[in-house]
Amino acid sequence: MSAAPADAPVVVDRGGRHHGGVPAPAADASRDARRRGRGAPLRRVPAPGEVEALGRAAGLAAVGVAPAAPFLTTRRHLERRKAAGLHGGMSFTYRRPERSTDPGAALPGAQALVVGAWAYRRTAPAPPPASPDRPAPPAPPGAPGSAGPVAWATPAPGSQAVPSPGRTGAAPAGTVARYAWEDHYGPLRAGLREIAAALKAEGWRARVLVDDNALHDREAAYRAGLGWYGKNANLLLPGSGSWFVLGSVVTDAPIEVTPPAERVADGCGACTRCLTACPTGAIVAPGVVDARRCLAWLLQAEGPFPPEHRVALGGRIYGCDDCQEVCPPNRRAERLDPHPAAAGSGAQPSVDLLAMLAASDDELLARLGRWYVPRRDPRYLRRNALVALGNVGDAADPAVARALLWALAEPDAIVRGHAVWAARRLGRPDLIATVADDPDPLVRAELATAVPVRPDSRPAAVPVAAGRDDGGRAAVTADGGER
Ligand code: B12
Ligand code: SF4
Ligand code: SF4
Repeated sequence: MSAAPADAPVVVDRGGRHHGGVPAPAADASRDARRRGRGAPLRRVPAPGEVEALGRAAGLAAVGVAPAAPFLTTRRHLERRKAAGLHGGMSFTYRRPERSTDPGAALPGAQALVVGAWAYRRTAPAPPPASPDRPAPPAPPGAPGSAGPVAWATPAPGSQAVPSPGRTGAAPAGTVARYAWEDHYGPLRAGLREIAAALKAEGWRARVLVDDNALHDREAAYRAGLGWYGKNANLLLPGSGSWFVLGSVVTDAPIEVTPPAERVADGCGACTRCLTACPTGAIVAPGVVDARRCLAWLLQAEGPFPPEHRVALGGRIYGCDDCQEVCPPNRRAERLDPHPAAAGSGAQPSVDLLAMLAASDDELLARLGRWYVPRRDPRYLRRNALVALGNVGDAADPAVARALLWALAEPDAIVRGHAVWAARRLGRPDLIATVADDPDPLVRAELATAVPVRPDSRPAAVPVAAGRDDGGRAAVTADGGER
């Protein structure tokens, strides 16, 4: 199968993507139809191994071929989990399980799925040098002075603060899951498009689906013999682990498929580390994630962040990697390849939370809009930043207090409500006086909810009632009392 010319028509998906990423280019359906009409005699079926070789040459870490038969077991899982509420209100593949489990619904006459995996584990970029002329955030209404310099920053993963000039402390940073440091769906899609283009050049039809509501990617990859389902629900590649994103080319070419007998056998064995490591207990049974507790989903969901999971969120700002970080196959793979390729210079392993809170709507979406943000509404980025700030900010840092005062003066009740939580979590109930009589029910609900104060908050500097909750943390209630 020869490589297609650069302008070869490739039908690409335009459906919704839940994990964000740069939108795929529009399909050229009319050119596709013209080519179909005149290209029928060229339909050579790719030889065994041919599409795999093409995908590997295009940078994919693994490629396999699955039959295009409906994924009936996965359809049942989707239906049952949806009925049980485990989808947590997500639509995505859950919206129409009969569609997301039927490759033939994505491409009538589909015969095969060419499934590719793109490796996204990267070495973090070095933090940018501190610059004294960074833009200052707006002074919050009623706050004395300017807020001092802050910047969008990319410190190493795991760190929760970055040095910032002109500040006594360090700028609090929110951590980003590895798959979202930079766009990995783009190169995955590009690799799959090369395969699709080559198929098209032979006269076959082909459609690329990556992280799309129209296809369950893990099941496609499992059926193509790429890996096994871990107890954390992720698909793990033998010898390489789970740091991969997945996508498919659905085609009417009858390419030789991986026989079911050659699918990858379970590699978890007796291990249960991911179940116990999950900070919210979201893996409710081996392979089953309850989205209502999964931090990765809660950061993407609309509405207030559930109060019962705010402390567990820690400094995360997008995605969660805990159930993969602890995974022994991943750790083995990391030992074998301790220095993966460096992330691009624009990669974001973390984000300066104060810069997020100081940013305008447009700036927030320009910087972080490739993430999945519900309705592309920046209020949810601010909501997440406030919960993270409450968990990792320095209560004694004046810049943190100014950011909270600014958020408490926001017209948006979601932002004010989460600022109430963050201020009290930091042991700064003195900051919330301005919203004590807030008429909005959401803010009133926040005021009425007990908040576990950070054990490392500085009670000497702030008038917080001392008390210990059953988790050993000081706690303060809405009226300043103890619980
Ligand atoms: C909705 C969704 C989410 C939701 C729900 C996740 C979930 N587990 O269902 C949320 C927002 C929480 C999420 C989070 C993440 N996601 Co997501 N997500 C999706 C999406 C859009 C659909 C997944 C889906 O349909 N789930 C429904 C359930 C039914 O499917 P499942 O979880 O795979 O369930 C299987 C297992 O339960 C297994 N099974 C059944 N019985 C049993 C029994 C045992 C013992 C075992 C072991 C397994 C098992 O069979 C089921 C399928 O038939 C896909 C993209 C796509 N279009 O497919 C990406 C996708 C699954 N996500 C992906 C990624 C990278 C993530 C995160 C790692 C991102 C992050 N760091 O925050 C986390 C991982 C969380 C986790 N532990 O699963 C990748 C996974 C790549 C991989 N190697 O597996 C995908 C494939 C995107 C992509 N194209 O690469 N995601
Ligand atoms: S992504 Fe995080 S919250 Fe979700 S199942 Fe994994 S460890 Fe739990
Ligand atoms: S942590 Fe253990 S049980 Fe969980 S996916 Fe990895 S190997 Fe499987």
